[in-house]
Amino acid sequence: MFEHIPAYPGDPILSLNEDFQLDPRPNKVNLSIGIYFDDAGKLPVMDAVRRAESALLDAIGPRSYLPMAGLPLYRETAQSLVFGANSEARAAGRIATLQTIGGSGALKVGADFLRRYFPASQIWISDPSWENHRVVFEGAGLTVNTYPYYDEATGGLRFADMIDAIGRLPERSVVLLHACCHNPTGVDLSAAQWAELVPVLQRRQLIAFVDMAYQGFGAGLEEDAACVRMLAEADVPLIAANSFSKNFSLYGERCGALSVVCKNADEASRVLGQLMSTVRANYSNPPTHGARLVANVLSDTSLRASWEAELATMRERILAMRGTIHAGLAGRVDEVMRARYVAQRGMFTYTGLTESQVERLRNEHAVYVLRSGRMCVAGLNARNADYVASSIAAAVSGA
Ligand code: KET
Repeated sequence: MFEHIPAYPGDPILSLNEDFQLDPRPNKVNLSIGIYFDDAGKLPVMDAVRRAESALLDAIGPRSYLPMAGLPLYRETAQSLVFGANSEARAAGRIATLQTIGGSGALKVGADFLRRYFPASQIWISDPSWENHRVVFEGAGLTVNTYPYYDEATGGLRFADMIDAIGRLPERSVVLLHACCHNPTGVDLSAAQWAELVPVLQRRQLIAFVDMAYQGFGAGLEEDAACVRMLAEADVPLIAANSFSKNFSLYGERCGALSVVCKNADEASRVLGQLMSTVRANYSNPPTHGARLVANVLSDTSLRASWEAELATMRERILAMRGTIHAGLAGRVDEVMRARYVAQRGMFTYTGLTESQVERLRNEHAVYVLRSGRMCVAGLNARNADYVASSIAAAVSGA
């Protein structure tokens, strides 16, 4: 019966990460998947999360089904974190926010919603984008196109081309934008560039779908969300997916949220209802544990302060590692390639390594980066950075 089922070719990120786990070489370095490791190379349990978890275990209580839209305190705190505590749209009750299975689940629920209520609309993602964007949106039945984004020659942004392409999209098209820490390039729009993009989205009557998986890893929690707030204030039709996988180091708990900014509270309640119907049709309702942790940390003054401070430390450690690898590559790769490590921001740098150099890095040095050349700089630490730099130098020179 199942003879005709073809083999799954694997996922460019998750399958590589699984290969890494099986690699027996003791000197192996995982710079593939977007996971933050601490300076000891360990996946951290954040102190605020640990404290919230201890408190939760003491008061574990019953575990009924959550509502289809998720835990109310989680929805409230997530919305506040994304849109700002004093957001006008929030005060007006015109943002529909629901708990999702990670940021990926938010994208999928949003994609299903678009497919159902905007059946003629297509989506445009950056070139390049997170590989799974195309997979999720095509999986939901949308046609996925790209707009110019990354400039390979400079390691920067093709902003004029991007604006020009978006300015020519059909009305009601969907434009997927990364709020901060663009994946895979580490190249973001400046505040001035966002301000230039907003009127283009308005004029063309486009829907902005913002994916924010790295809030707090760019410039800071508020700074990284500034574009979302700018879009909401300008009344651009806005859908926002956010994830707590990275900024809470809670990857396996699958905590995310989807928000749709509406004209008024009545519209928001209808939109929320339709998002709930999507959830019911897919997995009925979301899980409890991670949502309780996130909601309890975000709503408790002391836990929240601890979380924010630890997140800042993580952000600063990534920056320091960017400096270390940049210094380690001095004289070993050309300056344009080397500059990217410090010019680009967030968890990733688009190294410009070719596929064969990436293969050599993995086969000969046990250093894993994605086939596209994307490196997760959050996997560097004081012990492996020199080794990674010399491995890159060897892979590039062919030595
Ligand atoms: N959006 C972006 C831009 C993103 O990089 C990820 C994860 C997600 C959404 C998914 O978030 P989650 O809450 O885990 O569902 N990216 C890393 C892991 C992955 O590919 O799944 C990565 O790019 O390595």
